[in-house]
Amino acid sequence: MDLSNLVQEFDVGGRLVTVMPTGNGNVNDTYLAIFRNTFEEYQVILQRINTKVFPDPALIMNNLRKVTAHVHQKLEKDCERADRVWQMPKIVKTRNGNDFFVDNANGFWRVITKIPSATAFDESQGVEHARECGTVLGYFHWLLSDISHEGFADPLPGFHITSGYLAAYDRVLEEVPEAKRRLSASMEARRMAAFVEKRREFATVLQKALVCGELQKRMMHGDPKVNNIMIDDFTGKGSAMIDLDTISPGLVHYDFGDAIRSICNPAGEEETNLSKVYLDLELCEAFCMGYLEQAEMFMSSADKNYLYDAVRLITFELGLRFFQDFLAGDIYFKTSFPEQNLHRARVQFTLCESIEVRESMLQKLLCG
Ligand code: GN1
Ligand code: MG
Repeated sequence: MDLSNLVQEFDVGGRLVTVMPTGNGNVNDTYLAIFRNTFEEYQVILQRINTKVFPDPALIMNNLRKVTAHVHQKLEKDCERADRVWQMPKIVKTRNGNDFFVDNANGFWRVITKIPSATAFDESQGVEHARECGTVLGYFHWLLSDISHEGFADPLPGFHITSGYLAAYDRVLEEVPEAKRRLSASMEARRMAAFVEKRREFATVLQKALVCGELQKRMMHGDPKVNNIMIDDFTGKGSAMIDLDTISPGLVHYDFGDAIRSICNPAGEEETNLSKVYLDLELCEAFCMGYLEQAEMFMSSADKNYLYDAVRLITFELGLRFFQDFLAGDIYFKTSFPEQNLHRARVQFTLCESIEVRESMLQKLLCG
């Protein structure tokens, strides 16, 4: 089924003008579709959910329906107090009234509204941008802070359980002969394996804090990297979080760490010159200022004690996920050239080292 027929299964007004790829997601396929009538234009986002990653996409749509209903209501109530117009995408139903459409090849498609006049950048644009990103994530957490996580299914169980990724990494090296070959063929890869070994124990730090009750589960975004934060084209203010498939019960720390590792590395995730990869403390300070201003409303001092660990851990975890996927043969993350996942892993491990070197400065920034 071609894309133009597919998108017309959804209940958008007007006639289809175009449908084209958009965004740089590593997992789902994303398209922008434009419809027009004689006096208006509608722009929507069409996505095919990657069912290798999300085995039960209906569950994502259930979560999304509940979260968007809650957030839209809360945004309405809070709009007088707000210093900007906050937005949250809305699900566009199919002509039959469903939240998604399954094509004849079992492809799982959904359409959501596009956040208008806003841009998602792939790399940090400087301190002002970093601060806005912090404000957006903090506000997003506040929006979700009064929904009980109990009623939500987890679309990706174990998504940020780092020890699970270590186990998967061990399994791949044990069971996939090609993985062993890839590891022994590259000195770089062997160095990275040694990097992983030194951090095995650290990998459980947040899990332990959760089990002993120091940290509590809350609703989280799951993937708040820099290009999932929309910045208004006219005001320069953050206006929305997008890519809502990973919203689930978890620790807001995962989000905090993920956002910092993404926003405060000025070189971005795909840099090949490692000397450009580092954690920029100025960007980090700006992000934290924006975030903590919002998070004061729900964050405890025990929460703050784990923010540094979260930044280090999520950076390590993503490096490990890329590395494991390279060894496994690029099964999970989309790639456009050989060894791209190895490169991506090098970037995250370099960033992780840079975070470790800055521990005392970061602790001061995060805990005061
Ligand atoms: C994936 O699809 P995308 O690009 O939004 C991944 C995140 C990673 C990110 C790294 C479901 O997100 O966890 O941080 O790549 N999402 C999933 O770029 O695995
Ligand atoms: Mg995503």
